[in-house]
Amino acid sequence: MTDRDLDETARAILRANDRGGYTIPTGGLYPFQWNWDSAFAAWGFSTFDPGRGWDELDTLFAAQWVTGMVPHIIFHKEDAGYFPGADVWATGATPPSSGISQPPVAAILARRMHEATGDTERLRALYPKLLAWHRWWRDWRCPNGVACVTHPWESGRDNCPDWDLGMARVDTSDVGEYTRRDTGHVDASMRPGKEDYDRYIAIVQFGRACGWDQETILRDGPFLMGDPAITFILIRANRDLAAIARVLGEDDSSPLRWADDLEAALPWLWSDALQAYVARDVATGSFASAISSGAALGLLAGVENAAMEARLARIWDSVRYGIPSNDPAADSFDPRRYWRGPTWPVVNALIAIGLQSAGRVEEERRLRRETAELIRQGGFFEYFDPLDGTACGGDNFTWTAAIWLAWAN
Ligand code: 2M8
Repeated sequence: MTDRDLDETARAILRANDRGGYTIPTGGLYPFQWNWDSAFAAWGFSTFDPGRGWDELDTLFAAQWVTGMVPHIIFHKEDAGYFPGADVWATGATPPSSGISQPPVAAILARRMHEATGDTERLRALYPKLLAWHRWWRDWRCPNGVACVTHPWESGRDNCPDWDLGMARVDTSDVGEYTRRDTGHVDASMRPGKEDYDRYIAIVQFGRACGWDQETILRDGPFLMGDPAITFILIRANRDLAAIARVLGEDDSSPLRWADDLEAALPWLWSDALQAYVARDVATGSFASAISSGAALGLLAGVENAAMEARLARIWDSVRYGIPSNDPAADSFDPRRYWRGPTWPVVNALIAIGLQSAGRVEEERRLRRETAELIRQGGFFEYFDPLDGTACGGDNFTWTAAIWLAWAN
């Protein structure tokens, strides 16, 4: 297949996963609208159908809560093929949605879409919603300065080693019986384990029991960890939102201040032992024991740190393809198990945005070449083994197709 054939296939995947104003990540495994998947889908659509790209973001933000939170899943239509569905979350939201958020990449990608396509009016309509979402992160997810997550699913990097410590403290004795659906769609050895799922569900049950009251969740919830990835994403997203505000002639200095405050709080995530920014448990102060791709997203935020750069260079050089989601030198590294080792084209694309901004042309080219090679060899899969390039997870995946169109090709 030539690259032009792959362009065609990628566009066909986006169209096939389109459910009318929103896309699903892939048929079967993920039958609803996911937050950051949609932002990437919008970026992909913008390369050949800009109006449809903006529509994707509009549909996502139409599900925004009055609090400003943009949920991580929007259950537009019922589908028994995924667990946990809207009935388990029981948030009472319209449209039905989950009760947690996901990495706030929308402003970063909306800015790029606008630069490529114009359409200032579409951006203007989105701006107050982006601002409200970023304010929500500031008010409800930065209890000690950095961005924290109340559920591993909120991080988007579900079972990565960052969350092991916090997850170990989640009590699962009252979870009860439930049936997973994910392992009926893809190889169970590539998915999180049963113990992980019990804990995921226990955290959801806590949110549901307190009516998704954020004060209660932050104060008494079973899981709260500082997330380097979301902190870095939010620094960049706030700076991009400030740039959007300038384009629109809006006068609000809040996003720049929020970005500076996040950056000032970064030392809290610095592990002397690992010489990197890593996840940290708010309750115990313990640091995660491995360097994940969360650390590499420091490049997206433009954070400079020589010690960390040395670690990242070693990690990247120890694999053949892309930035791995976990350090291959760590005991927890597993090259095909979801966020515990594989490389993810979407994360590579975010890192590349940072490399581009910093003028690091050679590294950006290398990351793009390695990511493109994975897709050329393996197709539009969800993620890949960083050692031998084996394609993993779901096929015909929206965000991999989008990344191909918007960046990797
Ligand atoms: C994965 O997460 C969902 C839960 O949100 C799952 O495993 O069921 C993650 O890779 C997440 O980052 C992604 O947004 C979602 C849909 O692609 O799948």
